[in-house]
Amino acid sequence: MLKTGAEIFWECVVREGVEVVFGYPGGAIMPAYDAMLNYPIHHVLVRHEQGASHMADGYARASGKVGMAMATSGPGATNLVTGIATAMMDSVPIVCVTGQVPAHLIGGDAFQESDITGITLPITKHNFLITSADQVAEVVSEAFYIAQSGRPGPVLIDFCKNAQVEKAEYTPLSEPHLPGYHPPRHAPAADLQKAVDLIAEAERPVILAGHGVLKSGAMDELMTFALKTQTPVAMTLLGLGSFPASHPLSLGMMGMHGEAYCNNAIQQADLLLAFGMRFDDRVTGNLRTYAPRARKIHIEIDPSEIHKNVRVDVPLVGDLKTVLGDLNPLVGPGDHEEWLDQIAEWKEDTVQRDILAWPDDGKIYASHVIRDLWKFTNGRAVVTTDVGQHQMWAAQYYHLEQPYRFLTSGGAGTMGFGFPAAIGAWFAHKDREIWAIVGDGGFQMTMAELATAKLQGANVKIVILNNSYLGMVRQWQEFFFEKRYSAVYLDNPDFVKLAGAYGIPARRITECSEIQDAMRFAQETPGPVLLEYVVEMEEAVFPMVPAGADLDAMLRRPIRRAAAVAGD
Ligand SMILES: Cc1ncc(C[n+]2csc(CCOP(=O)(O)OP(=O)(O)O)c2C)c(N)n1
Repeated sequence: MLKTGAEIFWECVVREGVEVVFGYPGGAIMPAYDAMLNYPIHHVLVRHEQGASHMADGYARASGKVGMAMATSGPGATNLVTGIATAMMDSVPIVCVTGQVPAHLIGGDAFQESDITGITLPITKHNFLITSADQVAEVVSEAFYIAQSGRPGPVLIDFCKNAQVEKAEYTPLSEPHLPGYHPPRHAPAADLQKAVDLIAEAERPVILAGHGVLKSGAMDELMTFALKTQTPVAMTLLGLGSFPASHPLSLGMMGMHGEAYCNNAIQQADLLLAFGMRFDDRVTGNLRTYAPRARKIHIEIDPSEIHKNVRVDVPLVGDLKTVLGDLNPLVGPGDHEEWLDQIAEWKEDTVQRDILAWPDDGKIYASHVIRDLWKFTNGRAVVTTDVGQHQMWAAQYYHLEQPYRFLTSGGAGTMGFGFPAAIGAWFAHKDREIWAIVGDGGFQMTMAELATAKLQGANVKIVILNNSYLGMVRQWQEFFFEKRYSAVYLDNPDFVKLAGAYGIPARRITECSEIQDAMRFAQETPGPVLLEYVVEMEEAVFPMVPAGADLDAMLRRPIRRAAAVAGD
């Protein structure tokens, strides 16, 4: 059947199961936008293309499906770049489609021409340039397959205007044919046996659970392994939710802002079991002194991650769910009582330093607000964050019992991610509570999407933790630059009035007694609601491993007692 390239494109996209596309039109993508009207696609008109890529990302993280963003050529395409880089660093499957000038004009500096395939080459899993209509069906099917298979990631399709308009024969394709691309599933049996031997010998094992657990859906297999071998589970920032926070074997988050008992356990371990994680520098600290006594088993789908940062004893390259499924029947039951007792002792010290043990001094601390939100939502909401101090407090105090509930930019650390990602997550789960926890700095980077949230009726609750600073940078200046504050003070707009201009109900909270009342107001009010918490300006995130320092050289959270409060 003869169809235009734009029609073939939407035929294929609908066949991939896409229902919602986040985007912004312009000249080079107009034929595709025109054809879209004839297909069952809900298009979300954003206010800046960065918002579209973050919404597609939030949708993908929350749903496990591929998120889709669309923009025009030139500035439209380059505005997507931060969101693409964010998705790449965190292995999130999104497909971004950009209009491109007609094929015969490429290379001639045509109006709104930019070499977006060149620009995004290092920040996409793969990208395509469509120059004629007969390429469309194959490209779309390959793009979706590549985005979600193996180690997921963003794929970009640059779609020349002539290819959208021209006609070509369309026959639906089944599986894409990609001869050089075979994501591994099972690890070799001989390697599994080596791992089994190391596990049997270990006295102080620790599991390092990363984003790969969630990506591969290996939560049950992780639980089976941990219980059978009695191995405690430390999680990366993106691994949070892969193992229930309240489980006795949970060590919470590892790394720069991980709890001391977790980092101590890693440093004292004799075996590390890295499951779908990549030994990021925020996790390891100084590599020369990282887990010096531990042998290491690394289960990972991407072979390029093996030995990249940390040399391991047994690499198992394959899909984590599959490999753990193979491994679990082979490992013997473990008994590490002494080791678990030792960790419990370290944990006791942390409990004393926890904010739950702080006396009430009438001040609003950002960490208190997050703890209260956790209590208020029974830990069951989908929480997105921006980047900075509030992100780390959210990771520490919004204890997750379930997977796919914590959406945050870990690898790229992209300010401006949290709010649009929450809108994307709402499209994935309209039945769930969605809370965006953002800093006053990061929120201002993508707050134009207030219009999108309002017009779409997105039931997203925004919590701005307003400390009038670029808090995390301020903290580093306090600790490492002798408190010489440079370009971190924020003279903020009136966020409540701002929300009002968009027709969004809002409240400013300045008293502790109002913290939860405001949350109730937000919960009971349909659609987007903005809560601005005016919090202590100079609170610091503890513990903290200074960048590049030894993992156990932590700056600890001070113990706060009632008597000490007066001088606090
Ligand atoms: C796009 C972008 N620009 C700059 C940074 C560097 N950076 C990391 S945290 C931070 C401060 C964030 O401030 P705010 O959003 O107010 O959150 P807070 O740390 O106060 O919770 C900055 C500037 C970044 N991560 N992303």
